[in-house]
Amino acid sequence: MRLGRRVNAWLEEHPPPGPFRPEFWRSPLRGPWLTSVFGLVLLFGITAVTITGLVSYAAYDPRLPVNDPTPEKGLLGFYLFDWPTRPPWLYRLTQGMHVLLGLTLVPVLLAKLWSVIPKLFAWPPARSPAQAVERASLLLLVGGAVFEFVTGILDIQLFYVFPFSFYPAHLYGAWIFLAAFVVHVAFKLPRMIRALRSRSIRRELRTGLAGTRPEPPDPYSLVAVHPAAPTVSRRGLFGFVGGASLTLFGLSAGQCVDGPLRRTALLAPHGRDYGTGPNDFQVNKTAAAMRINPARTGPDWRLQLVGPRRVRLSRTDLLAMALHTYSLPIACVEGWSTQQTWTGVRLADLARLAGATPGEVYAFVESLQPRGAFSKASLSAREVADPRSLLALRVNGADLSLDHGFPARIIVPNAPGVHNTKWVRRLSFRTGS
Ligand SMILES: Nc1nc2c(c(=O)[nH]1)N[C@H]1C(S)=C(S)[C@@H](COP(=O)(O)O)O[C@H]1N2
Ligand SMILES: [Mo]
Repeated sequence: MRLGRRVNAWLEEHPPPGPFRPEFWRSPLRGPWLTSVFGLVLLFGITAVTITGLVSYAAYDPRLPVNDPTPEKGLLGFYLFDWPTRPPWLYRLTQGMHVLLGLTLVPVLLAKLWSVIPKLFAWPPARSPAQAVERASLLLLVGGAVFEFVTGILDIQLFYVFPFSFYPAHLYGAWIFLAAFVVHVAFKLPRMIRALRSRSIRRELRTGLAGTRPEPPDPYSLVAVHPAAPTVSRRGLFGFVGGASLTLFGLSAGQCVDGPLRRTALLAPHGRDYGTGPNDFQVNKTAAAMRINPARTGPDWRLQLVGPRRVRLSRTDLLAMALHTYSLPIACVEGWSTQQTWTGVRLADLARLAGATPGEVYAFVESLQPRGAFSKASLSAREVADPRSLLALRVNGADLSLDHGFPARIIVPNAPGVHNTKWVRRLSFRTGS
């Protein structure tokens, strides 16, 4: 113990140069109040992103086969529930929020990290074992936050550069981050509230550069010991961060709505138009990219139904069955969504045709796509039984285009887009899960 204290005393007297010395940090804006303002925004914002993220995991129906590739997921699914099929727009809303809010919070997260960066270089590295543990937990907090934001953004940009699979990594990362976040909030909340009370945000928003003064010296060493003269007011900083957030929001939000506003989503990789006429709406993966052989989608295509009975149906057979039309959204896990009018055969009718009882069976869906994460999916018993769940053959009054899943695709109300399998080849109705 005593040796440790002497080592620390020696370390304290011999800080490495540069950022390890408190005089290095000179911004007059840093301080507990400023950090707490960003912290407050993140407290609410990140909580909403986390909840919608966990909701998205439930929407995947990860307990059914193939829907969840996460190894050793056991405990993380403790809260899973049977995802509803109504209201049909719920997933569109929660997942749009997850992605949009995540993007909007990026500048706030960066500002918050900037405001506390002197702490990263705190010297000596740890005054006590307790402080060593606290600093290690911050590694999980900051590392976790950066990891979740970076993997999320790379994924929605369809830029899969990381050497691991997005889905389990983002899920595990979320739980590690969440644990560190809860501990962090529990420890810092009283300090944050105290700091927020130390200044009025209204007054700060009325204060220009000339009136900008550093916060009083603090025990947490956020306030600069030798502050430089301000070059921007706190109001200016909030304007910059808020403006950046609004810009990200404004250039992305359009991907969640239909109509002319969609063209304003300049940052969305799916913002472009695809297809023509009634099929002119977003294509997530084209038939060519997914190596769909057009020859296999021609007149020889047959839908295979597997249940107590096996049935093979041509597209003409399907078109001769009872057809139903519903206006339902596609809500992609990557945040974009669009509502279209689909016509097709009820999955429940197909289950009956295969000798199964809707409500008692889930469906295992396979596509013509040779391989890949989206080539198969499972739909829950509730989804199969919902009268609006379709094997769609037409959209907006026209035949499906090849890119939208011709000859037939799944459309299920309130399901994540990825479960709306295109180019369906076989539907197996099975009991259990
Ligand atoms: N076979 C197959 N089905 C698929 C996909 C795919 O890559 N292959 N993409 C899924 C995803 S992620 C979404 S969001 C929707 C998008 O449908 P769209 O391309 O018709 O807009 O299709 C789903 N169905
Ligand atoms: Mo998707």
